[in-house]
Amino acid sequence: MNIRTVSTTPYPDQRPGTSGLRKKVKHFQQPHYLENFVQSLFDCLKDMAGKTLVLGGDGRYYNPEAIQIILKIASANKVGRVLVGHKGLFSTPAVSCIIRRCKAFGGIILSASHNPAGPDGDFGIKYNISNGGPAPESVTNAIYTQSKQINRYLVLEAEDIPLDTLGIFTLGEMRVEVINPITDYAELMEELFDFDRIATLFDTGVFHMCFDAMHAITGPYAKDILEQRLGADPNTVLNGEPLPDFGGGHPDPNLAHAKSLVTKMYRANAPSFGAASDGDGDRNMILGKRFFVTPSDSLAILAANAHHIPGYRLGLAGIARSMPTSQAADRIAEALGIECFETPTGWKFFGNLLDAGKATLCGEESFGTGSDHLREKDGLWAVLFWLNILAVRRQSVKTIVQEHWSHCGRNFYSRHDYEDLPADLSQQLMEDLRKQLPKLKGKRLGQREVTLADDFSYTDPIDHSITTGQGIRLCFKDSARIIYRLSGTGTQGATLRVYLEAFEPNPDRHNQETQVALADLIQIADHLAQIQQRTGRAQPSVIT
Ligand code: VG1
Ligand code: CO
Repeated sequence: MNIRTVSTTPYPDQRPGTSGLRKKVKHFQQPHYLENFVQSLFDCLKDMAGKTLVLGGDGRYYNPEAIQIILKIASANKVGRVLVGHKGLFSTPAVSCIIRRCKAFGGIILSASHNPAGPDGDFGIKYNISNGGPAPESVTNAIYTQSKQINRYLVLEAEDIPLDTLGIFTLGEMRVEVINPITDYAELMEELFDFDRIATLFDTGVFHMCFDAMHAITGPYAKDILEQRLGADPNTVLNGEPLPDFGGGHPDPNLAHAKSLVTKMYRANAPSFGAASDGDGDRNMILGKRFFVTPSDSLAILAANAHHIPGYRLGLAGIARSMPTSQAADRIAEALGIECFETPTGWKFFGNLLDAGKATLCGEESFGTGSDHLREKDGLWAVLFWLNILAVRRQSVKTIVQEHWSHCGRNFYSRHDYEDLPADLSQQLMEDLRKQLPKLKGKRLGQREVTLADDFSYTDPIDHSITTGQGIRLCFKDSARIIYRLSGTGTQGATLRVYLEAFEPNPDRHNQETQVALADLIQIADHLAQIQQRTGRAQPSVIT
């Protein structure tokens, strides 16, 4: 057995963002770039020797090569066993599921989620801890610190593992098991949801659904679960073949990017239910016949209907939402008499609440929903939750949402993204906003009165860690909000996200167009931050 010590020099830019380290593929392909990060990770995981690691990715370009590199570094660092997905594939929620089921020490996920792939696209790497969830900031900060002082990495000289073959292999003293990435995950879904009842819904012959896998990781999962186990039509899954460049698309499940699904769902003979997931399978978009459900509303509606679902019949401990996510969740939590937590953006902040049994459902406005069944957001889980509700209630998606609004009121909600801005310009914009904060409280902006203006910071209720600078928020007396944040997942320039929310209790006004209902807030947001003037952009790049 030949373990080589390779000397290296640090890269200064290996700080993980909202969800792992994300860079252009070409950036990752620089000499020793991936190796440095992986060795820094192992250097920080002192108790890893002899333990089990889960490894897989969303199938994007560079996934197979990266897996072979990581396996050899893992072996040289004395990892005991690695569970790798067949062909190197694993959705993010499936990795979380396997870590928990097999009591693994942790997992490495290769993904840049919804960012485009291919040789000129993005790549990413993320570490999940033994609860199955994204490493907390204490761990990611330690990896970053180590990456700035690394001077060598260890690697086993060996042949590649044949990832196309299921089975057990050895790599030095390490055992490598190439496993089916779907089975455990699908079994967990069968435990949570009433598959027989959903199958009966498909059997009626009048209910049809369409799922857009966007040529990313969820294709094989959706075919197995929806078409095979639940008996949906054989053509239910669109774009079901995972491709290294995601077919040239942008696998972000929203109205702007999931074009083939949206076209299908808005034509005259549209299916009853439509859904899509993202590159690594943790996001979801829910559509009814010519009807779009915002992710924030979806979270609230799942909570309101959880008693219909076997896995949640005993009730919810609480709900957690990221700060920019709409307050629709707070309203249903209040109605149910349970607590609602507000965390910074990114799933890593839900881990402690879930582990402590304080929250059962979690959600983000960015098309992410999940629960305590694992420690990641979970795209197909959300789709199955909706299917189970539809199978019980036998109403349309639109009716279910409108009824929800008539009980709880409607939180009109939209996010405006300005992508690829110069970094210094966007930082200055945020800095200037921050300076305005002290004078804003109590001020009237248009028709609305500001009751809170701050830069969001969070104290974790479990480990008391403090996270600051999580977005500038303006809350108004009538529950409306404007939030400004810079993205932590981009790989090119900076992305400014402006989140807009207005509450409307009156059902007669629930059918307004969202951008119309939010028009005055959009104007206030622009005026305050001088977005158009500073960026020279007349409109956002993407509106969701
Ligand atoms: C975005 C979303 C955030 C999400 C993160 C990772 O982060 O806003 O809600 O948790 O992506 O999701 P940011 O920093 O760009 O706003 V995924 O599906 O990329 O793992
Ligand atoms: Co994702």
